[in-house]
Amino acid sequence: TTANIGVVGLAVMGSNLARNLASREGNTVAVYNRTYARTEQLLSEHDDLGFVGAETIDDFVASLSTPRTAIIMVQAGAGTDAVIGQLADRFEPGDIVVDGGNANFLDTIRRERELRERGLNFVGTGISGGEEGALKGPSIMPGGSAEAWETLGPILRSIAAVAPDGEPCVTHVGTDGAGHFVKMVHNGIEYADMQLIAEAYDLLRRVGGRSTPELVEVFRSWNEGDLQSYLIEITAEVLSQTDAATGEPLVDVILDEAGSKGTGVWTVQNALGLGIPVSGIGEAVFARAVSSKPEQRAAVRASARERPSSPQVPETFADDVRAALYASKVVAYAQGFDLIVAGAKEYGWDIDLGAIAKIWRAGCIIRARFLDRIVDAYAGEPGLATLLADPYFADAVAAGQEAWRRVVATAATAGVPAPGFSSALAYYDSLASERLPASLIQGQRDFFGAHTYKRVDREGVFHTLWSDDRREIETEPSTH
Ligand code: NBP
Repeated sequence: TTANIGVVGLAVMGSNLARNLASREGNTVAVYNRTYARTEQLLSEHDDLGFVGAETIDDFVASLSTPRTAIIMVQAGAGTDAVIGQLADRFEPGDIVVDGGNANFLDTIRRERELRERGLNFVGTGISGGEEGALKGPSIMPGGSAEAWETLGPILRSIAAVAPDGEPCVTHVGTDGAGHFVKMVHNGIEYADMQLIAEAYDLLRRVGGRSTPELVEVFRSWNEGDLQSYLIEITAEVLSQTDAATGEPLVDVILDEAGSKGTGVWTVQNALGLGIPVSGIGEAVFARAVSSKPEQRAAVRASARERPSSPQVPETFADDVRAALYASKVVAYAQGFDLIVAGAKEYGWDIDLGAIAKIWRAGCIIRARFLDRIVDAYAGEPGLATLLADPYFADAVAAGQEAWRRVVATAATAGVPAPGFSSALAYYDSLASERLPASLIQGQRDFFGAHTYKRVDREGVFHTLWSDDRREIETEPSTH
């Protein structure tokens, strides 16, 4: 038997993706896993799906029709490199190796170059949506060559999630590491989105005095409006869960130390290198880190003199929090899209921002009604300077601005941390300010390091002779 597509790595993600592929018309799927027992299990549990099971990598490669196309779903890092090596040694020019794991895009750039030198296609692809997405339809973010996309595109389109308008959630993001870069930013935005929702929950609970059952209703109602999203939906689900052992809401017995698998950190590291202020994602990564410092938390809790008492808030506080959440979310997405723009410039990718918003509308963790607005924004103005300048978002943020400020002020007064809300507001106010104190910083830099400055009133680069007679000199002649 010959298979048109193969999957290597049959842990939860790989076996679900293989089942998804095999259930689509026209696909015959070869499957291989290092430990054969996993392959046997998949074959025996799903013998109706017509899998071609391979016990060895040689059998696997022999079962694929050309151009051979294999999707790797193994542990990121060394495991992925090992499998790429095994396939590359057996594949022929024109064949396609696909890595669907959570690779670092810099590894993907390196692997693509190495395989291209051997005449092989390498496609690093982001796959979002967890286990369920892999099985029922993920959002797929492939990089790699246009040649590989010709073969792979129809296969990926057949298994991707379908957006409300019927379009499959996959697009050829760009060459080499573009897909994994965009997946990385997706995960960073996911961190920010989750942090903002968590802050909303905390403020409504600690300042608004809402009980957990009341909060379930709040989030359910928010999920009916412009905040409608998978993350808001599962927030209500998590809050509605009662712990069997104690009878308490489960959320109250879960230890409040948040973990992470590192893609948020990658996003921030790369953003720092590219000079893009993804403060929303950064605050989210830092908030998880702070939560996971129990000794410091205990020490400061013990030594903090007097905790502020919560101010009285009106019944409308929940509406204010909703507005703050929406505006902060716009900021987080604006920053994430800025990072994609900067990455594309740095690494030479041609990325269609509207197409990215489109493929995030279903299948992935950040799927949301909101993304339709981002699609519209880039359709209206592909070269938008920032999402915050799009007329729709500019109006939406302006309309919620007063509420946003009240929430940030109330959080500070009440002593409830809201790093996401407050840093998003600071970012917005920075962009909106006529003058920033960066002028003073330039003056300081010139004072201690002769770093020079520009002037508002004429061209050129200037330095003040601070330790001499404080005369100003022009260090580079003006270009005019
Ligand atoms: P794991 O990340 O747990 O990896 C287990 C798989 O890797 C098994 O098939 C294992 O084979 C194989 N493997 C390892 Br480990 N080292 C290997 C090696 N040197 N050679 C060959 N195979 C090796 O699996 P997963 O949770 O299904 O995730 C797969 C990929 O998908 C990862 O990159 C992950 O980051 C990514 N991803 C996961 C999710 C999610 O929600 N879990 C979502 C999106 C993406 P064995 O059976 O022989 O040990």
